[in-house]
This record gives sequence, structure tokens and C-alpha cells, in this order.
Amino acid sequence: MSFALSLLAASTAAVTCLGGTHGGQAGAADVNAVFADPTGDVLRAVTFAADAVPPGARVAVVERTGHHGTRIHLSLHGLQPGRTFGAHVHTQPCGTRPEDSGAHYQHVRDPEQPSTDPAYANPRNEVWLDFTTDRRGDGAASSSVAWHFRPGEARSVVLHEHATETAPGRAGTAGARLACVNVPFE
Ligand SMILES: [Cu+2]
Repeated sequence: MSFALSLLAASTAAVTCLGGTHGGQAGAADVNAVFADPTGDVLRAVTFAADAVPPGARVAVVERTGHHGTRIHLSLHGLQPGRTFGAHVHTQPCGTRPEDSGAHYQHVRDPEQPSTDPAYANPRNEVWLDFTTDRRGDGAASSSVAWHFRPGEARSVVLHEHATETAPGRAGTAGARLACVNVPFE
């Protein structure tokens, strides 16, 4: 199955599970996936750090779009308990290497990349979804932004080692990339 087709299948399955609760907001993404080692040929969600994001842990991403902008909800089940993770929307699909997911999606793109200037690397110009897991290893976050993704330019959500930094020269960084889930944002 091709990469694009597997994403389509994932989206369709999620819609079916929810029993058509989209409320007419066509085009927004719904993904439910299970993290796996980066070895299979169909990559939906990969983990590069089995201690923090064990294979078999689950992730869901819901995107809703409207006149006001875009709302993204991220939820996780079965991760390392009591840990804070950074999380962001990235520009490229997940791959077998952590760096495959590319840079952070930015509404107004910083001419200087990698972007660590707080004028661009901030939660109003990017999508930040940091969360802390509870005692069972579950966690969730949502973010609302006043804009829509450019089609095809936002492709994944990446989980990072620690909370996202905000200081000049470090803004948007959150340590190593621990895991990634493919999301076909619209
Ligand atoms: Cu990131």
C-alpha cells in the first residue's frame, strides 16, 4: 500500500469510528495510530525512543477548521508516565530517521532556518502541543491558531524530549525527536 493510500485509509477509519461527527467541517484531518519501531514499510507513527514512547502506545490527532482558524487536538495513551514532552506540527512526513519530519510549520516563514527567533518560533505562528503525561502515561494538548495550513505543507506531529523553549536563539527547540505521527493537515 502506498504511503498516501495508507494515510487515506487511516483517515477513513477514524471517521467511521466517530460515527460521522464531523459536523460538515470537511477536509480536516483525523488520525488514530499506534507507535511502532521505524522498520515497517507502512509508517503511520514511529518511535525512536522506546523508553519514552513504547511501541504499542497510541496517538490521536484531530484537526478542525473554521472561519476563525484551526484547532488541533493531540492525545496520547501509554507513554512514559509523569514526563513532559514538547510537541509540534512539522512540515514533512515521518520517516525512518528522526530528522525526516523536517522543520516546524510556520504561518509566516522565518527567512532564517532553523528558526529560533521568538518573532517566528512562537505558539501563534507555529503549532505547539506540549503535554505532560499522568501516572498512567496518558496526556493531551490542544492549540488554536488564527490561520489555516497551506495545503500539503503540514504533514506530521513530532514528540520531543522536553518542553518547548522560548528564549531568543532557542525558541521552538525541545530537544531530541522521540516519535512522530503522520497527519495530512488541510
Ligand atoms: Cu518539533
